Amino acid sequence: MYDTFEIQQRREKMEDCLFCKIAAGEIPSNKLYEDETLLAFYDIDPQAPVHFLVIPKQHISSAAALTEENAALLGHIYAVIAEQCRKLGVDEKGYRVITNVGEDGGQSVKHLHFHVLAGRSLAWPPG
Ligand code: IU
Repeated sequence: MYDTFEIQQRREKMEDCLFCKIAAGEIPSNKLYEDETLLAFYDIDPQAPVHFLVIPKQHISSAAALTEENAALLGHIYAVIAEQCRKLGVDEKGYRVITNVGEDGGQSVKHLHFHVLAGRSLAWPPG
């Protein structure tokens, strides 16, 4: 017997997921925006003058675990990012949205999160 994808996701959530705890308010964060489905908070180790993370409250391990069922959630995440960037006044000069996936992608926290970086000219390609 092997776990279904859904059981595997729930099992991961039951383990120590830092971002699940932040999403639930069990660990404090410097919040920028919150609603029923997602949370945006400032990164503790900012890599640009503006650096915040957007996470779904639902545990999804990474972008590699997304399915068509998450389409509305993803649309909402990008709409919130655009709105927050407008509010922070970084929309005109631009910003970068990144999600790291897996070891080679540089993902250290195994809960889907979108980095939003702004406030300086960002180099390309990234390291
Ligand atoms: P990564 O793409 O998985 O490497 O990004 C994880 C980010 O989460 C990274 O930029 C950390 O600085 C950030 N972070 C945080 O904001 N708060 C925390 O308590 C921890 C990590 I642990």
